[in-house]
Amino acid sequence: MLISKENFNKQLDNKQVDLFTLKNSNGFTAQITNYGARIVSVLAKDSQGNFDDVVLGYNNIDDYVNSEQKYMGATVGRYANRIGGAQFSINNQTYKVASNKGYNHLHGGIVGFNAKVWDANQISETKVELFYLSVDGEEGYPGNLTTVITFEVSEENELKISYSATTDKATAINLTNHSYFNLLGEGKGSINDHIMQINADGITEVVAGSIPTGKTRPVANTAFDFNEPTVIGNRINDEDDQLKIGNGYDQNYVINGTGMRCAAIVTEPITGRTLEVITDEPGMQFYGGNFPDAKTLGKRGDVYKFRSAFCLETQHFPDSPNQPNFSSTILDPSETYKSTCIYKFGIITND
Ligand code: G6D
Repeated sequence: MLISKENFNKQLDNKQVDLFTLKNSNGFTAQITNYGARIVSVLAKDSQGNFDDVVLGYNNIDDYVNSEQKYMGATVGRYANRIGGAQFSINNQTYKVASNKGYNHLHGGIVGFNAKVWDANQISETKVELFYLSVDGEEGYPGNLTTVITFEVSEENELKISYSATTDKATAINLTNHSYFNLLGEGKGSINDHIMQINADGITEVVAGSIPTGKTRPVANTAFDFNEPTVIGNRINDEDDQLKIGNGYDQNYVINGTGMRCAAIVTEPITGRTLEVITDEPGMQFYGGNFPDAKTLGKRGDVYKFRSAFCLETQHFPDSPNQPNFSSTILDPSETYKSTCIYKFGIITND
């Protein structure tokens, strides 16, 4: 299941693409490529001690470059999720960014952080650091933005992603990781029997195009309430305008609490695998993989079908630069952007 570095040995944009393997002492392994600062694979144990790869993706660089699924495992930025009307203003200066999702801006534009070759330095067997300078005006964003991301595996089977960024001019930033998980194993079927728990009493209500209204909609007594562990597919066909807009689950949750705290826990009953998401971000997008059956075959030659993966993208809220009552995503030259997401893998215990 380990993917060979050779499959990623390519020059893109005059930069060397590479694949880095991070492994702890009990075999938990993550592979990271500097193309899009992406998670390529995560080998996690099931309750019988069998490892399997639980993230969708490809076993070579060309498939990542050519796939219609552009965000598999990728770092998304400068601004993850949507910016309504593909523009925002800072200090009375309006910035136009790409309308690459209808009239709106999605995931950093035409050539976002997912499609950039990052500089990289593997620090140890368990840690790699990636760097990218997004120059002033790239994809319409102001400021020379220097971003550093570390991916690190711990002895507790955590994959910790730490983001840091600085700018020389006020700009909008909202970074996330867009891994598509399947705790059965990538390519092994629907995620609708996974059990989801999300620590949130509300979602940011959206209109068509998934642009926030600025209101938080309580999840109580709706298909979005995952405060108690609930099978993902149980209510997915409920009558709900937010489900219709997302063609399933594709909403930003307003995570309860502040600071580093548990945002979600996913359990897969057949394998016994669990995934806990811990973050300091105010929001998390739960995307239930509502994509059409994929054309580009996965790592093991499988067709990645509709709802065969889930994404839990920690983030600030979508369209925050245009939503005065959302917490700010404007980074000033005097500040350092910081964000952390921990994907912690485990197995169901009977305690
Ligand atoms: C769709 O609405 C969803 C996004 O949330 C997701 O990130 C993208 O597909 C890959 O546009």
